[in-house]
Amino acid sequence: MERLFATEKLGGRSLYRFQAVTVLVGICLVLCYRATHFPAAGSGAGRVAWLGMLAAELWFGFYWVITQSVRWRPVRRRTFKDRLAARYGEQLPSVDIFICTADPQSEPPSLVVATVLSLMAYNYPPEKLNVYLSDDGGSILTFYALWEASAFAKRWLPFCKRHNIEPRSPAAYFAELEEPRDPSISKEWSFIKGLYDEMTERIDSAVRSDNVPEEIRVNHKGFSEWSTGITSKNHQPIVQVLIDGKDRDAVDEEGNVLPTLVYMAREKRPQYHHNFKAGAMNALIRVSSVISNGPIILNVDCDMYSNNSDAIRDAMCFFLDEEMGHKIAFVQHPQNYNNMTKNNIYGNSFTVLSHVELRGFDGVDGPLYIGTGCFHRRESLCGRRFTNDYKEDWDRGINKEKRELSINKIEEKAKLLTTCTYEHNTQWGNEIGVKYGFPAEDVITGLTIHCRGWKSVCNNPTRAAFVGVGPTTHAQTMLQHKRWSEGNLSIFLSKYCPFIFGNGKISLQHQMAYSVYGLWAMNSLPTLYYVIIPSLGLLKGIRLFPEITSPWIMPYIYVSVVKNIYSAYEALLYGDTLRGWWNGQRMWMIRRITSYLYGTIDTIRKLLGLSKMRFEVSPKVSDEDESKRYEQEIMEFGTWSTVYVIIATVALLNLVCLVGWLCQILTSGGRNMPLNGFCLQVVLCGLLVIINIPIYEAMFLRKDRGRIPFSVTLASVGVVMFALSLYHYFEV
Ligand SMILES: *[C@@H]1O[C@H](CO)[C@@H](O)[C@H](O)[C@H]1NC(C)=O
Ligand SMILES: CC(=O)N[C@H]1CO[C@H](CO)[C@@H](O)[C@@H]1O
Repeated sequence: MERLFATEKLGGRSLYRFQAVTVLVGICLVLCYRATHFPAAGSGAGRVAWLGMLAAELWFGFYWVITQSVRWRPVRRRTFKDRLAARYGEQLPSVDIFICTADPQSEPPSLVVATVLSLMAYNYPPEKLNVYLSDDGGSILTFYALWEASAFAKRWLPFCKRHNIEPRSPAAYFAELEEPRDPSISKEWSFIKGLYDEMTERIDSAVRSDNVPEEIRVNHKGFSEWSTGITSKNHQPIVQVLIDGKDRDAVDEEGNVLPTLVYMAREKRPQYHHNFKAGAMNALIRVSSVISNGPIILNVDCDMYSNNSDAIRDAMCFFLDEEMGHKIAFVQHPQNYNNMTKNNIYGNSFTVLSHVELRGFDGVDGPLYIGTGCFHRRESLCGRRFTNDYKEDWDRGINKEKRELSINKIEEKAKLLTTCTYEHNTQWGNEIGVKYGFPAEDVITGLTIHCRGWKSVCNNPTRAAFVGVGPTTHAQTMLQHKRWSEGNLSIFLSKYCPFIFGNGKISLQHQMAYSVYGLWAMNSLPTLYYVIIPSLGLLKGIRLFPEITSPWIMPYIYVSVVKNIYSAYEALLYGDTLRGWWNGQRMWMIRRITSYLYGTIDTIRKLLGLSKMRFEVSPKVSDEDESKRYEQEIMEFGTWSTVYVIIATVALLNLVCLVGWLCQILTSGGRNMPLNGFCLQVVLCGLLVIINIPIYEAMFLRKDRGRIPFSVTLASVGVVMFALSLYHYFEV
């Protein structure tokens, strides 16, 4: 039988592997040099510094080997929706779509609603689609917005299908175009746009006034849940079915059935821990099991709209494939952002991550689960182990026509599944559903699913399936990476460490692939060492690299040149600019010496039972000035933060070292510091100065409000002076 999807190996692998082997030889030679050229007696500081270099290079070499796991065997998947249609027609499994939102202030309900509408408008039989919104804010504003959406959907869905438009998020669609591509529909287009704008305005004004108009509150029974003055942290369970697929009037203006639409806010009481998003996901799994019970669950973040209305059919090509489908637990899509600037000043576009690393991960038994844009098999998410004879019952979804209970009864039943105490003494959050107790609940859930024998695949269609809003400020970026690196490291250091927990359950390569992210944070200390110590060595004539006349210099040059050329090539291949790559390198260094450093320290403190450190980069409310700077690709600082002090100090220190070295050369004519011994150190220090140019600008030249505040500059000058005077008294 013809396959429903094809797997292609990415080309050029033999060249890549050859290159990797030569780099590995280079790394071994570097380590060999380090181990055999330990400085002879004399300088104590020099020997300590040498040992540190050895440790750092050992780490970088080890981490490089780990990262080969996601580059060795990348694959690309292609689906055949025509074959799916020929084989199954519209007889497709039902799908439950979960969207989680938590706070109407930071996640505006009008945007959430645009996402919901885009997901309702999939090109998929509507009676097989069920959309669930979990609102951890328990906010009447979000409920009101969803209620508005349920009415607007009756116009929007037929409009989408009639004209086959993309993307189907009204916000994204109307923002993209001034007028319709097909002028003959312009009247209808303006009408729908008018309706949409009015709806958005009603929702936004309700949010602004923090109040839902009285005449609407009395119109629908659902609003009565809020009649007793509940708060986001203390309220009863709420489940409201806004569109019921069985209902006679749950049809759009053309008489077609609408997807089921459900609002859920699980019970919250101050004395019970709610387990954040993982808790919400598990409540959604249970609530949906009594309303629709679709065998496939799609999970998206509330700001990630569907950009490709065929995405569900794509996913079904994997699950329904006769040969491999029964092994697949989930289909992960990469994250795409729609508001990245051309040169990607904060390195957030993840081109390499989604085009190279996820595909490489896919080549070794399947990518990790990243918490959004992921289709799950309900059974594997609920703890089933893979067995070869397992056969999915694709018709297990609840047939709404044959349902016996009234919708009110079902709502009551569902509410009981979302109480604070429901999970007590059960396996929820452990063996069943999304796992609790880890900041990266998605990654660990995916890992346990893989360890139960399942595979996963990565689908990266030409037209992105899901598109969201990426961080647009430095502070947001730093915070996001702190969270990610810390979350992954705490898994690595727990009993779920891929090398221990995965041992015997998943392949060694798969364990390594998980560790690429698990060990992100640990890169911080070696990097910090490498950007400080060799430069300081310049000042005192401590030589840390081979002399230029020594053959040992070759592996150093080879490894660094080849690695960087290859990483630039990877970035350019998938659409980054050269500038974008360079910016990415800067952010890579900055993230390692700040976000990852804090991530490492916090994880270790947590293991020791100490409290967390404050990672204070307050993301300011974006203002117009700031957005303008983002569009002009100027880095944003603006507030006091120790994180910025670290960045400024490292930049300044390297500048001082380079200048200090130059002065010595000029005054002594290079007598006590022969150039040929310090060539690599000077190049390293010089590169660090060049890559930090935007930091110097932000410290000394810029006048706008996004510059590095004077207090930060002052503090970093203080730290550098203190460090240098200490250093001066060192016996070298
Ligand atoms: C979303 O889809 C459109 C086509 O409708 C495509 O041009 C665009 O590149 C996609 N967006 C992203 C961020 O990939
Ligand atoms: C450059 C750019 O497109 N920025 C946009 C990113 O997304 C936010 C939220 O949608 C917009 O406000 C920005 O203008």
